[in-house]
Parts: sequence; C-alpha cells; structure tokens
Amino acid sequence: MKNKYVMTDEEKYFFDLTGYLVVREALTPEEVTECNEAVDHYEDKIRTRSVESGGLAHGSSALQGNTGRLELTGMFGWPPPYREPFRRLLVHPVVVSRLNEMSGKGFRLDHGPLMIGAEVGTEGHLLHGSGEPFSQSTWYHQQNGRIFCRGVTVAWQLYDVNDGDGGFAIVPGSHKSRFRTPQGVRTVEDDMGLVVQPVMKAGDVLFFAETATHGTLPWNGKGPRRSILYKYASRAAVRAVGRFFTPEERYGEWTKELTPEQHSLLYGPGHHSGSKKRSALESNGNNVRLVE
Ligand SMILES: O=C(O)CCC(=O)C(=O)O
Repeated sequence: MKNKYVMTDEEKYFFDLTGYLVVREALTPEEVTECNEAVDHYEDKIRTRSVESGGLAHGSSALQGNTGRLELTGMFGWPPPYREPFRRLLVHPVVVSRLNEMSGKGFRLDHGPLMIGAEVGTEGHLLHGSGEPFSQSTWYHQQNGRIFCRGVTVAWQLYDVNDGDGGFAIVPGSHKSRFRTPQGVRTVEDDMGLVVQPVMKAGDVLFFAETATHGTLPWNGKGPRRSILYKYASRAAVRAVGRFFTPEERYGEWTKELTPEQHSLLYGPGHHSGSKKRSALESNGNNVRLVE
C-alpha cells in the first residue's frame, strides 16, 4: 500500500508539471467531522463578502454570482476543543513531507488558516498569479532535481467537490509560463479550454503553487463548499507577514501553548535570528519532529 506520508516521484512530477497536487484521503471521516463541527460551532462568525462593485469576480460574466464568498478565520485562537484539529493540520505529516520537497526545509506559515466557503450561487474569484510578471515572493524555481516553490497553499477539503461544482480552479503549468495570462483566461470568459477544476472528496488535501494562475469558479454544487487554506512560504520568502518576528509578537501570547513543532512554523521569514539558526520540521510519516 502507498505510504501517503512520503512525496512520491510521481507526485513530484505531477506538481512540477502542473503546479498543483491532490493527496487523497489525508484525513479520516472522523477528522473531517471534527473540523466541520468546530466550524459549525462558529457559524455566526462566518462572514459573507460583498458582491458590490464587481466583488471577487471583478465583473467577469463567467465568474459572477448572486452572493459573495463565505470566510472564517481565527481557528488557532479558538478555545479547546474547537482549535485542536486546525492546529494539528498546521503540522500534519502529509503536509510536512510534501512541503519539504516543494518549498525546501524550514518552510513556514505565512498566513492563514482561512476557510473559504460557498453555497449555490456564490460568485467566483478572478484568476490571479502567473509566471509573468515575475513575483519576488512566490516564484517557482527548479534546480538539480529539487523544487523551490516560494509560495504553496495547502487547502483541506471538508466537503466533496464534484465535476462541474466549481470552486478552486487552475491553469495547469502556468506557474512556469513566461508570458502574460490572456484576459479571457483570467476572467474565464474565453479560457481556451485551459482552466481545470480538480475533483476532490472530503478529507482530500490540495497543494498549489501560488504563482500558478488560479482562482475560483462560481459554486454550483448540491452541498456546501468548505476549504481550509494554509498559506505556506519558503523560509526566506515573505508575503503577508507584518513587522514582527516571533510567534508571540506576530499572533499573541497564546502561541506559547502550541507544541514546539506548531510554534516553529509561526516565525517571520529568515534563516536565523542573531546567532541562533532556526530549526526545521521533518516527518517520518506518523509524526513530525524539529531538527536543527
Ligand atoms: O480555493 C479557492 O477558491 C481559490 C483560492 C485562491 O484564489 C487563493 O487562495 O489565492
């Protein structure tokens, strides 16, 4: 049986070629239920984005909807037991093993988690990201058999996404494109058949290169959409971090309660602070550990 805690050569080939990867059944049905129950508990905190002024669809006729995207944040700071599954996902062995291959040792969480939710009629999101223009924060590089992807988003699926449901969409291979994305592809009004909507089951986890051209199709599914996004970056890359370095400064004193492994991912960018070299995470499959 396939060891799902190791990134296989086939997965590396797929991710390098397309800019995304779905790892199936990363969560058990019980783990999915635990996450969904925690989200249900905070249902009144779910915010609906406005569709005024074009919304996230930015006026695209192919992406417009009658309601805005649903969003929920703050999971790490929730009281127990609600926060626990989201803290565990931060350092899940399936993620640690893949990110060490995709972003290099010492990857960190740049921002998130953010739940993106949808119900029938929720608008899409204009496709964004691309190899051109060059992005200093999320570039994709490959050298000597290794991938160095500065921005990888990990999106945990809490409900099924069937063919034609909408939701996450990507132009496979666009992370390596050196030409500007045509406007019709961004708006999906004339996508040239290039936009792919991956089919996923609850419990699957999606990885995608931030520099790939990606976004959201309007939601058409029978059930709800819930995707929990963690935005990781290579050790020395930065996207949304503020001016603080330590987890306590960046997020608050509650970060002291985290396990050392979880805590280690919440630092700002950089290889060392003063004389102290930052440690990195490794996974042997069943668990993760800090290494110097
Ligand atoms: O999952 C989605 O709906 C798209 C997410 C997205 O565009 C992003 O995280 O930049």
